[in-house]
Amino acid sequence: MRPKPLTNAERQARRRAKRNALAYKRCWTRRASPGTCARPARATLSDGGAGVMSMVPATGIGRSCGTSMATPAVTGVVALMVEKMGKLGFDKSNVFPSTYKAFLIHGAEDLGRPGPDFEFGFGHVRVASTLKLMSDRAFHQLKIEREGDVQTQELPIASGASELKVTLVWDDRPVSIFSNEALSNDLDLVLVSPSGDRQLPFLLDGAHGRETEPARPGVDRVNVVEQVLIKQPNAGVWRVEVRASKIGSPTGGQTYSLVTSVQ
Ligand SMILES: [Ca+2]
Ligand SMILES: [Ca+2]
Repeated sequence: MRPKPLTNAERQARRRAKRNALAYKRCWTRRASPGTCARPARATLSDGGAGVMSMVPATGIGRSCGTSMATPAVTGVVALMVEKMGKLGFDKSNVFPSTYKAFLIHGAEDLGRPGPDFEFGFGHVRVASTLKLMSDRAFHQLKIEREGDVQTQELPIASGASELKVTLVWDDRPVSIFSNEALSNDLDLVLVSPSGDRQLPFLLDGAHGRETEPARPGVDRVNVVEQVLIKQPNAGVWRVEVRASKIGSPTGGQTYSLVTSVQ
């Protein structure tokens, strides 16, 4: 039986849907956070060509721009990441939340001052580079059992590499509301060069008046994300060390995720 011919209204609706799909493909692959998108260049929110589409109050689905819209944008990216994990053959139920977070941070495009900063965080989420890291299977999910334990991974680096980056993330338990400490479990990331130099992660100074200082290497006691970035790393075998500097009560160890990349 021949399909029923489309009405003019249906044809127009299909053209609009196709145009929107193409616009959103460009949006997702180039920029996902903060919650806006200005592509195509002449598109505006009023003509429906810009912004992030999401569930919204009253009308159900709509588009908007603003920092709040980073939430649905990044949520959409994570949905793609979950789908990607399945396509790569991983059991999605065994992927730690910290793994998705580590991929997002590691794949982000740095903005502003080098490394994390108080204006841009770790930068723009980038879908393409994040999914590429996943395709490269450039991650580990591990567990460290006892305070004081150190786990190491070896990372061979060929000569001519321009950048080595390692990101550590863990899903910490909430601390007691009476605690004056930021973390229940504190892990520390260190990269050890082939000659034995120890490279510490980015550390920001949140003291009043020092918020705009660039991140410097240091020991982090307040965050569940640590990242080491080495420009022009020496060739040879680098060592990635993760130390459990604190495993609070109740004990039981701490799972964590590591994402690594070499360019
Ligand atoms: Ca930055
Ligand atoms: Ca730490």
